[in-house]
Amino acid sequence: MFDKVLIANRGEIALRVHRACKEMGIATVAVHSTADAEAMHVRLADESVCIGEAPAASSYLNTASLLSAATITGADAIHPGYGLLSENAEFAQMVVDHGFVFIGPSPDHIRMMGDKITAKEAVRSLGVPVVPGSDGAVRDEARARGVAEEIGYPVLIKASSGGGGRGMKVAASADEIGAAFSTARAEAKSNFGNDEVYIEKYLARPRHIEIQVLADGFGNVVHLGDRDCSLQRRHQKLLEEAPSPALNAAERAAIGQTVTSAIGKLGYLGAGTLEFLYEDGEFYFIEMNTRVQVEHPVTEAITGIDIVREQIRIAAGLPLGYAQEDISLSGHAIECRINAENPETFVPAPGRIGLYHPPGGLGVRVDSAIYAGYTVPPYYDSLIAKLIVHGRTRNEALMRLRRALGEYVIEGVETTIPLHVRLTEDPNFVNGVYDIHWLERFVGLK
Ligand code: MV4
Repeated sequence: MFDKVLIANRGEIALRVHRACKEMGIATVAVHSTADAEAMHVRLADESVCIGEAPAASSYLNTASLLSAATITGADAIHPGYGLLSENAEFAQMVVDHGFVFIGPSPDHIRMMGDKITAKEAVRSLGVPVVPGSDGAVRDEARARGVAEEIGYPVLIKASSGGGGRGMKVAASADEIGAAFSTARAEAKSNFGNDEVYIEKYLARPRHIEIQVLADGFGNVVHLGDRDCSLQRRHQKLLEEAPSPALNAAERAAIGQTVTSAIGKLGYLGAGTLEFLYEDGEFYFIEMNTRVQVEHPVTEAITGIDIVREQIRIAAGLPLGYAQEDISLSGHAIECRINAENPETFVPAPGRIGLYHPPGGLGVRVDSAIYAGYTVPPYYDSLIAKLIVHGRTRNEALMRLRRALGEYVIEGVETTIPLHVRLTEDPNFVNGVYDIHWLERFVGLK
């Protein structure tokens, strides 16, 4: 096992990785920008290194500084968290080339899944259902038109380097395909420096359901069930739950088996998530994430498995401690992302936290790196806390969520807590009746 891990991240996820390390007897190295000198992830770590100025490009994305910090502190491995460099294949390769272990999959698997066309082709060839479409890049308008006629309108043109909703264009009919195709290509070129696009049938009202997997270096692969991440606004998730209220046990078991079989054949290593659109009882793969995700705690709540601990064990060359039959899904969990933002306009609201009192009690978990007197800096993501509740049933989790939100005191900055309170009172949310477009209508109403 590693003696020392450098955590190449900040905020609540840096703290989350630190906690897993401490429980495994591993020393931690925090890195921070000049704006984060007083941050909790720095205070709790065994050692810390300042790696640059406040903008992430000068610090948390500065690969030379990160590798120097790992060298001078004698770290064995680097955990990238989520966001930042977590899905950067070149960084993963640099980490390995400098003699450190990258706590994540191989650079080749990161690269494969980073390109949405190769990702889709890889899992499709291994039996995972995908959205009907072009099966590869579409290089000219005539071909785009041909594919669209074949699969039927509406269609969606996506950038192969895209993901997270950037660089997508819908064409509702043949009249729109020419403009959609050229706009999608131009936006892909300017956003990602790559104008490669592909085409899919546009699904009008799907849910967004993802499957968490863990794979070790001995051919063992397990899935940890599903999460429903449909409640998003402009591709930013607000609330996630596990299991999805839309699936029955048979559907869950079937998709889980399909996914574990494919991941095993790929030789993938570590934690990963396969994202699906789910509509009319069918799953359609769209993308794979090769990192630990923001919403991983809902899966931890219903499985009892520490996903970050497993990432570290797998990277250290240890086998998974359990097989699929050892894993059972127990109860229901919901996570609210609490952002320092105006709850109606979503304008970021950095500033100094005054009084701070997080909720507690049975079935309540708060993952956060803020504290009374802490100043939320304006340079980074506005996520300041995650409230995760677990109950024996979805209703118990919902009652507990309302109770916990009512206890949460964060003074000094605006937060999205009032929006979460309103959400937990809405009959559609309470009944689990929502799709990927529902939340935008809900917040638009007011
Ligand atoms: C789609 C889709 C409908 N049909 N693909 C948006 C993010 C990107 N990762 C994939 N996305 C979508 N792909 C087909 N064929 C609708 C979306 C989509 C979406 C997906 C998941 C969660 C929220 C979303 C919001 C708008 C659009």
